[in-house]
Order: sequence, then C-alpha cells, then structure tokens
Amino acid sequence: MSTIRLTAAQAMVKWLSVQMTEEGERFIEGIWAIFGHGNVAGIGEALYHAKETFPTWRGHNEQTMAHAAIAYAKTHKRRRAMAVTSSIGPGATNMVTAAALAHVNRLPVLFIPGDVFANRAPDPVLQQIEDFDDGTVSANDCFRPVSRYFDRISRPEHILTALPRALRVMTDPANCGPVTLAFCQDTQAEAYDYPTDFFEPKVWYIRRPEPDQRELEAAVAAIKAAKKPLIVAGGGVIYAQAEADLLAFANKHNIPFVETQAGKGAIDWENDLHFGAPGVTGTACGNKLAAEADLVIGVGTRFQDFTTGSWTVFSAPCRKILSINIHGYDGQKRGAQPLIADAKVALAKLTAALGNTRFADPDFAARKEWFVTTDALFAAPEGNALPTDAQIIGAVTRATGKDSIVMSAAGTMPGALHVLWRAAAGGYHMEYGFSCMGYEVAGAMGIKMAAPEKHVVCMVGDGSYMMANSELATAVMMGIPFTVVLTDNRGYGCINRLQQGCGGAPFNNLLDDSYHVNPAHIDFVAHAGSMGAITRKVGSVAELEAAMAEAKGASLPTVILIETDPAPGTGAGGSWWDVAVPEVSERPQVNAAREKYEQNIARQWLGN
Ligand SMILES: Cc1ncc(C[n+]2csc(CCOP(=O)(O)OP(=O)(O)O)c2C)c(N)n1
Ligand SMILES: [Mg+2]
Repeated sequence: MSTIRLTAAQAMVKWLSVQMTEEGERFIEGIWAIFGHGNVAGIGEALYHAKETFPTWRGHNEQTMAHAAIAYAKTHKRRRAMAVTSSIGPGATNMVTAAALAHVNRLPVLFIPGDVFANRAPDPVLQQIEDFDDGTVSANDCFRPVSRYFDRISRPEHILTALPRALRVMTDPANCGPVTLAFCQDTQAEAYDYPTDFFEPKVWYIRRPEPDQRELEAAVAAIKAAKKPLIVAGGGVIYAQAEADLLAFANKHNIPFVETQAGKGAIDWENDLHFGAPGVTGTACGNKLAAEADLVIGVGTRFQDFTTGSWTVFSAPCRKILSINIHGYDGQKRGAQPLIADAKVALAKLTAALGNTRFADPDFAARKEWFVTTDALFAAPEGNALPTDAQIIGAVTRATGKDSIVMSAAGTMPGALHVLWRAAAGGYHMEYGFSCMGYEVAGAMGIKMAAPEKHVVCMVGDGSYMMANSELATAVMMGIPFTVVLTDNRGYGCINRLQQGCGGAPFNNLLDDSYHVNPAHIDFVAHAGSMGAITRKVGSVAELEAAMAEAKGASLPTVILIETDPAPGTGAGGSWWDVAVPEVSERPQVNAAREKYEQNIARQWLGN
C-alpha cells in the first residue's frame, strides 16, 4: 500500500481540500481561524502550507467567525460550507453558541477546536478545565449536545474514520448540522503513514429519498378529502431546491401557501397564491387561511412555535396536519400525518397522483387588502416623529430591488420583516431558529462571501449590534461590502414591549430604564468608523433611502445609523405567542395579563 507521511493536522487539511461538490467546487470552501497554543503549531502549520489551495481567514471572535460560516452555508442551501478552528478553552467554548445556532437551524459547519494533550504529559495545560471525577472530560464536551456528530481526535489514525463521518453528516439532508472534531494538540503534530488513496478527491452527492408507498397513498387521500388546504413552506423547501416544484404544485392544484421564517423567499411574494407568513409573525390574510384550513400541508417545516402561534393558529376547524419532511422527527410532530421524503420528490409524486384536483379560490380579496394595510405602514412618518421599524422597512423596500438579500436574526426586525418584507425569490435570510443576537454583522459577511453578486442588507438593532460587531473590521480588511441598517431605539425594544405585554414594568431593557450612574451615550458612527466601515447617521427615512443607494455601490461595508421609536410594534397581522405569565404577583397588570394568558392556553392544541 502506498503511504504518505504527514502530521494528523496536515492530513486533515489535505483531505478537506479535496472533498468536492457535484459542481466541482470544494465542499468546505476554507477555514476561519483564531490561533492559540491549542492549534497554532499543529493546525496552523498545516494551514500555512495549504493556503493557496485551502484558504484561511482570520476573524476577531470565534463565535462570529462561525456565524459567518453558517450564513455562508445557508446561502448556499447547505451545498457548501466552511470550517472554523480555535484554540482550547475560551476559544473553543466561544464557538458553542454558534454550534447551537447551526444545530437548531440544521446547517452544516465544521468546528475544529483544539483539545488537551492526548498524552496528558503537561496536565493541566493552559486553559484546561479539570474534572475531579472524569479524566476524559474537556471543555469541548460542551459541544456534544449541539453537534450532530462529535469526535475527539486523540490518535492520528482517528481522522481516517472521523473525517468521512463528518462529511457524511454535513451532506446528509436529514441529519445535516454542525460537526465538532475536537483535535488534541499533541495529536495534531504527530506524524503517521496515511494511505495515499485516502486523499483521492471525493464528490459528495446530496441524496433525495423517495417516500414510502403507503405514506404517499395516505397523503394523496388526505389532500383529496380536504376542502380548504393550506401549504406551510419551511426552510426544507429551499434546502431541497424545491422552490419551483412547490410553486408548480400550488398553481396546478390552486392551493395557497405561506412561508415560515426559514422558508421565506422560497417563492417571490408577487405570486397570487402567496399569502405571506403564518403564526405569531404572520400576515392577517395568511392567518385567516390558517384558521379556516381543514388541512395544513407542511413542506420542510419543523413547526416552531412562531409558525404555529404556539399551536393556536392551526386550531379549529383544522385538526389535520400533513407533514412532508425529510426527517421523521419533524414529520410526526403533534400527531401530524407524515410523508417522509425529499420535498422535490414528494411534490412530484403527489402532483402525479392528484391529477387535475383543484381547490376553490382562496380569499384573494384578503390578500389584496393586506398589501393596502401594509402600504400605509410603510409611509414615511409625519413631521419630526421618530420612525417606526415598519417605516424603516418601507424605506428599505423602496431602496432595494430583487437583487438584494435582506437579513437579520434577533430583536424587533425578524418579526417585523417576516410579516412585512416583500421578499423576492432568494431575497431573505433570517436566522430565527436560535434568534441569536450578534449573528447579524458576521452573518451578512458570510452571505456576501457566498453571493457576491447580491446587495446584502443587514437589519440590526442597537442591542444586537453591541453584542457582536467586530467582524465589521474583518469585512473591511477582506473587502467584503454590505449595507448595515442600524436602528437605534436605545435598548432592547422588543423585549421591553414583551415585558409590558406580560404585565411587567419597563425594567432593564431600554438603557434609560436600566441601572446607571451615567446616562448611556453610544456613538455608533464613531464606533463603526473606527473599524474602517463607511458610516452615516441619517435623520429621516428619505435620507436613509439616499444613503442606501450610495452604499449599494460601495466597496466597503457601510453602516447607516437611524434613531427609531422603541414603542410601537408592527401593528399588523400576528397571533398569540406562549410566554408564561406569573401566576401570582403584587402587580395588578401582571394579574390581568395572567387572566388573558389562561384564556389563550385553553386554545392551544396539545396534540391528538
Ligand atoms: C444572544 C441573545 N441574548 C438575548 C436574546 C434575547 N433578546 C431577543 S431580542 C433582544 C433585544 C434586541 O435589541 P435590539 O437589537 O436593540 O433590537 P430592538 O428590539 O430594540 O429593535 C433580546 C435581549 C437573544 N435573542 N439572543
Ligand atoms: Mg434596540
């Protein structure tokens, strides 16, 4: 057998650089790295020699580097990914939040944290946590519950099995998610005679499982028996690249559809059967259909509480849910009738079996009415009033075209965008599985790396921006332009509203309502400017539109700051959301909110 003598780290990098997509590109495009003693000598040396064929990028924070990697994979519909390496200890645990984010959103990313010495000679090495009762525990065990595959590389031979398992998970349409290969730092540097053919290029094909015949027949029967079906399109539609198939299916059978946060942008908003969004952040016309539907057909959705209005939206008279899903876990939630298959394949089989089945027209007048209502919300504010988030969205709508991707993750914007944003196909990127503050700026950079031809617009609140923004400097350094619309309402606006909605007093959310000795004054323009971004403070939505037009052509990231009103919500659409209100309180407002809460939980559908 022909062999090649490499360190384990060199072998890992060599192997990763020849894992290919069907289109002939590297599946793992490259690696984000912050070095420390846990990876600089081993992995760092290997990456240096491979830098022409397998690029290394340097960020400012392990979590946000991983956010960029995750956004990149999402933009590529899970067909390409990135790796992220850290030292041991804090560098590694900084990535745990990002791993959880990828896990919830079922997105592929390869985490390679350094780990303690396999030989334990220097124990306790710098940054090693010590478990008094278990010699095998390291900080990296935190990754186990948030990885779809976890392995610890403590011998050089381990990569021969661990790496193919990692790629198997990342390219598996059902089990897709983050992989963690915790790499012991002495093992990284250890040499081994690897079989040469281990490094032959390999193409990873993403399979499309066929449905079970019985499930298919039952699904056809359920649809034929329905009078008013409604399709709920989730992220699975996009990951299966089944957008056109879904539209053809909807058109042929005249079934209206709504899109979840992950599914939004699967189909252009202008299609007549597109009724917007369901649930907590749903459109009025979409939620009206949901309330009247006798069959909800989920396609690639995991039925998160926002989608289902905490299981009050798909309530009476709808008690039937058909769930077309790649995984049995999602396909059988709450007694849903499953059709476990790839979305593209399942839709083709269903439509063939349904023949010319056509349903009665949905309420097109309600759809029209919805756009009249939201047009009014988009209008610029009167006089000197601070704009609302809806008015900001109106301005961004006017300033962007179908070549844009609008993105966000946490705060007021995700809900407001879900209900109001008129997404072109492929024009929406929302991290709402984990809704992780601090995803936005780094995520925008990852999107732009995946889709350089698009105008990427990052919608971020002052709170999320303050939580993580330092990859702005990375984007400047790497010449990756995107537009940040930073809405400054002086604090955690959406949680402040939620707090009061639950009967609470305004407390610890807006900066002025929080303990302070000196009133907070954050100069965002100076802050973003200090990292090299183009910065503008605008005083009106008209100025925002003009600044956005300018930012579109820039070669650097642009941060546009606008002060907004923290008080109003979007004022359109929506449904109840289950946030538990205290059963006893000295505050009458809390008692009143609890009373309402009990009425609402009585409406929840708790399953068959
Ligand atoms: C990492 C993280 N911490 C806490 C939360 C809870 N949370 C959700 S939105 C939010 C406030 C966001 O404030 P900002 O970004 O300013 O948006 P605004 O609602 O004010 O527009 C908080 C604290 C979260 N989603 N993620
Ligand atoms: Mg805010």
